[in-house]
Amino acid sequence: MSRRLTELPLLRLLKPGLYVHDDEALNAEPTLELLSEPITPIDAFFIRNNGDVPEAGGRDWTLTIDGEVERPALWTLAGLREKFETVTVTAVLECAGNGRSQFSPATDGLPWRLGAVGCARWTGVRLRDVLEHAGLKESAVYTGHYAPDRLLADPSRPALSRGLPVAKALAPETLIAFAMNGEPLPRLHGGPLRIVAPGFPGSAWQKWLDRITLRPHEHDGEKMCGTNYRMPVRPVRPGEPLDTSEFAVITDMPVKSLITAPAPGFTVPVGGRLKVSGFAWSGAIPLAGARASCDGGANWCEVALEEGEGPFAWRRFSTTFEIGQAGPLVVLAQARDVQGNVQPLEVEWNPRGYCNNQVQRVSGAAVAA
Ligand SMILES: Nc1nc2c(c(=O)[nH]1)N[C@H]1C(S)=C(S)[C@@H](COP(=O)(O)O)O[C@H]1N2
Ligand SMILES: [Mo]
Repeated sequence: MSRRLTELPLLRLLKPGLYVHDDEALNAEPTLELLSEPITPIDAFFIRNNGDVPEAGGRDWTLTIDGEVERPALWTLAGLREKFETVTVTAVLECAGNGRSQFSPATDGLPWRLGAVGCARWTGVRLRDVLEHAGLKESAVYTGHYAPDRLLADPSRPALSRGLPVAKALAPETLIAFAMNGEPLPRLHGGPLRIVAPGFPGSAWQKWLDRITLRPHEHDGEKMCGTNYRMPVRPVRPGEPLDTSEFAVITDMPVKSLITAPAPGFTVPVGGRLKVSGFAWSGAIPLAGARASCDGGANWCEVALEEGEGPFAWRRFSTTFEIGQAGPLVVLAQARDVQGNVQPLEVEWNPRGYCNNQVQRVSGAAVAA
C-alpha cells in the first residue's frame, strides 16, 4: 500500500469536508463555505504535502541548529518550551499555488481551486530567540529547513527543504510552532514542530522541522531552485523558453480576498437582499480596504473590514445588496493595500501558476419572487 493510502483514512476521519486531490501525495482543500470563520477550524484547514507524511516522533523529537552559527545546538521539544518565551501569532497560511486551476494555459502543479488558504492561531517560540541563542555568524544570510518527509517517487530525496532570508528568520512574527488553534500541532500540519512565516507562502512554513542550518548564501535545498516556488522577474509568455536565472523566490504574498458566501449557483428573490461575506489579507503591506460588486464590476461599493487578530490575520467583510430585478448576478470583491497594489481582474500568467490573487467571480441569479 502506498504511503498516501495509509494517511487517507486518517484525513477522511479528521477532515471529512475536504476535497482530496488526485495526486500521489496527500493534498486536500475545503469548499469555501467551510472557511466562513475568522479562525479556520483545524478540520477545515487545507493540507499540502510534497511527499509522504512522516511518523510523528512525539517526545523524542529533536531540533538541530547548525551551519553558520557560533554554538550549534540540539533541542528537545521540552527544552525549547522551557528555555524560550511562548508566543501566539494569528496568521494566514496560503499555498503559493492556491487558485492555480484558474490559469490558462494550465501549468504544472496541483490544480488547487481557491481553498488552499486558512487563518489560524499559531503558538510556539520565536525563531529569532533560538537563532540568537546559537549566535549567528556574520556569514549567515539564509536559513535552510529540513524535515524527514521524502518524495514518493524517490524516497532517497527529501520532499521539501526550504528556507528564509535571515531578516525574515529574525522577524518577531516568525515562529517555531508547536500548537495550532490551542491544540498540539496535528501531525498532518507538521507536528510536533513547524516553521510559521506569516505573510510568506506556505512553502516557507516547513512542517516536521528537525534541523535548521544557517547558510552563507540563499538556501538551495529541495524545491528551492529552478522554477520551484519562484516567479519570473519579468513577464513570461506561455511557451517562451525559460531562463531560470530570471526567477526569484516568492517572499511576501500579494494582497487578496476570498468570498465565502454566497456559493456559486446561488439564487436570490427579486426584492430581497443578497448577503456577501468573506475575508481580505495581505502578506507584508497592510491592507487599505476592499470593495464589492454584484453586477460583475459595473458598480462597486466600499466594504468595511473588521479588525483582524493582528497584522497577519485575515479581516472579515460583510455587506448586503438590494436586488431590484431578475437576471444573472456576478459577485466580486477586490482588496487593496496601502502601497496602492490592487487585486487584478485578471492575473498575469506565470509558468508554475503561483500567486493567483485575481478577483474571484461568484455567479448566481436574481429570480422572480
Ligand atoms: N516538510 C514539509 N513541509 C511543508 C511541505 C512539505 O511538503 N513538506 N509543504 C509546504 C507547503 S507547499 C505548504 S502550502 C504548507 C501547507 O501546510 P499545511 O499542510 O499545514 O496546510 O506546508 C509547507 N511545509
Ligand atoms: Mo504550497
